[in-house]
Amino acid sequence: MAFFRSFTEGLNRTRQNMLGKIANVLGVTQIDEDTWDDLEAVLIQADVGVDSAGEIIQRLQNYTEENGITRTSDLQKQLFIELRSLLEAPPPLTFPGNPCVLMMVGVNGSGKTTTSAKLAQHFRQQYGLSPILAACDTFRAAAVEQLQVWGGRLGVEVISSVHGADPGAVLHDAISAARSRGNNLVIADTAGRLHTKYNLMEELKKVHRVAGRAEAGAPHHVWLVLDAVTGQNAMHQARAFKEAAHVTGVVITKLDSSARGGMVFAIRQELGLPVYYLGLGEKVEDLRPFNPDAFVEALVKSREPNE
Ligand SMILES: Nc1nc2c(ncn2[C@@H]2O[C@H](COP(=O)(O)OP(=O)(O)OP(=O)(O)O)[C@@H](O)[C@H]2O)c(=O)[nH]1
Ligand SMILES: [Mg+2]
Repeated sequence: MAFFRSFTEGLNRTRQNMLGKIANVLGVTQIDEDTWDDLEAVLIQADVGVDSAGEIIQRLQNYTEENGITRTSDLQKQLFIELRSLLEAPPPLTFPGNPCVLMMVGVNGSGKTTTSAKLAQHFRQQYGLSPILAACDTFRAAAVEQLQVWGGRLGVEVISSVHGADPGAVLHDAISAARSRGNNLVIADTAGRLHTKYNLMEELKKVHRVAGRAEAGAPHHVWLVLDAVTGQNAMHQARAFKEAAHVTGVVITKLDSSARGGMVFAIRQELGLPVYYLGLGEKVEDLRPFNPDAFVEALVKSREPNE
């Protein structure tokens, strides 16, 4: 199935990183103290998170005791069952409001603009929605043009203002425009900002408030875009954005160029935030709804001969 193949290919690096090392640890030997230490280290290196890794080890130890297992080779299947149990499918998406407002936030270069475009296309095709894009990144030179190029390519309208304009005002305009033109979804692409910069995080709160004044309940979704390449730093980013911007969900990008897909486990376990989508490339179609079964299956699937 093309969908599954592309998903599996997109996770090649993560799979090789995790599986290769797990295979080394779980060779054909007796289980001893080193097995647990080594396995925990592999999970932590793959960014599964310290807490999650500890929990998996604990559960595996219980499993081996209860089932009288002594050989490392008998652990692998149970390890993936435990990994799967750490994940949860995101709740079904709803699009309340007139229009529904989805705000994309994250640090510089994480993939907000690209993901905004991918999502516009996805929601139009898969949900029959009529999206417009709000160019709320008025800060970075050429940010508006970048979104306009996507809009032109996809045939999706982009609402924008001049360089340096107030991002809240742009979102306000986009909400009004959507309402008068019959668009039922506004995707707001915001400027990249470091989670440690107080003023920039305050600005995000302001954009949030302005959206709520333009449309009750907006933004209905605030998605944090996390670059998988950043690994554990992503957790610090997520905590800061969650607090400042009331993040409701996560999109993890660049899984195709990262071996650190393990952060998917940590996001769910340590932050309680649902992961909605995964970015697996730079093209508009390189976006996958997050599905825990497919994710773990893609991680454990043995390598194709031609890989
Ligand atoms: N390989 C890969 N590249 C991606 C993915 N998503 C985005 N990119 C690339 O990452 C780079 C940054 O993407 P943008 O969408 O501009 O990121 P941004 O968060 O909007 O960046 P700023 O607006 O500067 O904060 C671009 O070169 C994208 O093509 C992905 O899933 N996989
Ligand atoms: Mg951008």
